[in-house]
Amino acid sequence: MRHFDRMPSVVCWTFLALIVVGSSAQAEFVPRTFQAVMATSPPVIDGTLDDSVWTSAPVMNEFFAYQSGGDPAAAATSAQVAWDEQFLYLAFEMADVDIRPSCVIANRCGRDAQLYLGDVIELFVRESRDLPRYFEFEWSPDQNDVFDARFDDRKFGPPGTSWNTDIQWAVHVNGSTDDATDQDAGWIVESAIPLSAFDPITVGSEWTFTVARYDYFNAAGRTEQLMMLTPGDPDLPRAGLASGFHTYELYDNLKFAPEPLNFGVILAAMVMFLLRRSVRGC
Ligand SMILES: [Ca+2]
Ligand SMILES: [Ca+2]
Ligand SMILES: [Ca+2]
Repeated sequence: MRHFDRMPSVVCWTFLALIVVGSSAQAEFVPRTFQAVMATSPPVIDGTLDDSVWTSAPVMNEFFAYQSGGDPAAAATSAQVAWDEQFLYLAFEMADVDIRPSCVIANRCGRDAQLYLGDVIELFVRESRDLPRYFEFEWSPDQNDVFDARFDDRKFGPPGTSWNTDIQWAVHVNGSTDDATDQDAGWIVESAIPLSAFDPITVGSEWTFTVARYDYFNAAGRTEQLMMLTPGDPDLPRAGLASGFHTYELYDNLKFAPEPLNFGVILAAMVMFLLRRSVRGC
């Protein structure tokens, strides 16, 4: 009898233990899905974002302070991605009160230099969550600098920076890159990366990716701030971003979408259809 008398408390404690175990387990990561729209006409890679594709491509502008788990980034940043049969197109806009390229402040200049020692915008793409390899691209406010690399594992496995693609890019600076005393507004990057660099993609294909940024400035107490499209998990040390920008397990999805619907064309077609019907009816 005494055994059965204790049953409710045993069940109760077991139930409580399950709750504790369940609440302490890491929440399963659920990636978000962002879209790369198909460009009906390719943008001109000139650092000016007045091309038609940039009016239809979704804007990703919610960036987070690095390893914060979700605190908003200190400087405004936006990213857009588009594609066609030939290229992956990128547009980035960075608000920046003090534009400082690595070539100016760290003497790191040119192809595959350590551009992160100055202001930089970075794109990481991984073609599949099942493939170990991934790609890193960096652009600086200095038009002469670009970084492209392919890592066949996260320990920076070769080919690394020796991997080059025929990347096109253009930078527009709204401010000065060599004067820390004035007030700058920001900088823009427009780029095209040949899709021949990657495994073939079609409408509906998905990659994983993130966008990250270093922003150097002269404010007292700090000289740089890092930010990322990936918020990370606030309940984990370093927000779960233990491998920094290279923590590809927490990258979001990038879905290759078809051309956006052109409502002007649809409306014109409907008007023509109705006109023809009315003419036939006369
Ligand atoms: Ca353009
Ligand atoms: Ca390279
Ligand atoms: Ca800066």
